Amino acid sequence: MKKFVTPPLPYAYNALEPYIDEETMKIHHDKHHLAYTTNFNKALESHPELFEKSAEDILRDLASVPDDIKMAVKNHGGGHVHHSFFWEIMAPAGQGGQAEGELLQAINDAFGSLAKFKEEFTAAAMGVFGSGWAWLSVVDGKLVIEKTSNQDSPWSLGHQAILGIDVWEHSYYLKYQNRRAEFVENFFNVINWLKVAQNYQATK
Ligand code: MN3
Repeated sequence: MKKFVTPPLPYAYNALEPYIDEETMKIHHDKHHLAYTTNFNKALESHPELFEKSAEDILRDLASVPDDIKMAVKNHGGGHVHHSFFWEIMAPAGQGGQAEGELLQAINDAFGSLAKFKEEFTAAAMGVFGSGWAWLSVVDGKLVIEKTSNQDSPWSLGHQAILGIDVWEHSYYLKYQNRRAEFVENFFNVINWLKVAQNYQATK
C-alpha cells in the first residue's frame, strides 16, 4: 500500500542560517513534520482507498473524507502538506531570487508595492493567535493574504497558496523564543521567490 512520506529538505539543515537555525530545522523537519506524516498515514489506514489520491487532493475535498478520520486528516494531512510546501518556498539567503516579472506585477496590483505586501503579510503572521499560518494565496485569480489556525488549510478552502509562513512556536522558539516579529522579519531573507513565482504560474 502506498504511504505518504516526509520529503527530504531541499537543502542542508544549516542552509538557512543565520535566519533559521540548524537545530530548529532538524526538529521541525525530522520530528514535527515526520509526526504529521506518520499520523496522517495512520488515519488513512482504515480508509485505504484515500491513498489513491494526492495529499493535496484529500485536503481539497475534506468534505468527502469519512467522519471518523476527518479531524485527524485535517490536522495531520494539513501538517504534512503545509510543511512539504513550506520547505520548498524557502532557500538559502541570496539563492531564492527576487519577486519580479508577473509575480511582482500581481503583488503591486494587489497590495500597492512589495514593501506594502511585506507589511501586510507581517501583520497577518503577527495576528495569528496561537498556532497557525499566514499565506499568500490566489483566490479567484487575485492575490490575497490570509491566516489559518492550527493546520486548517487554504487547500480546503479552494485557495491556491503560493507562499506561507509557519508561526507555530516550534517554528522559531529555540532561536527567537517569544520574539515572533523577529522571526517573521528574518523569514523574508530566506524566501525562495523563484519557487513562489512557479507556484503563481501554476495557478493560471
Ligand atoms: Mn511546523
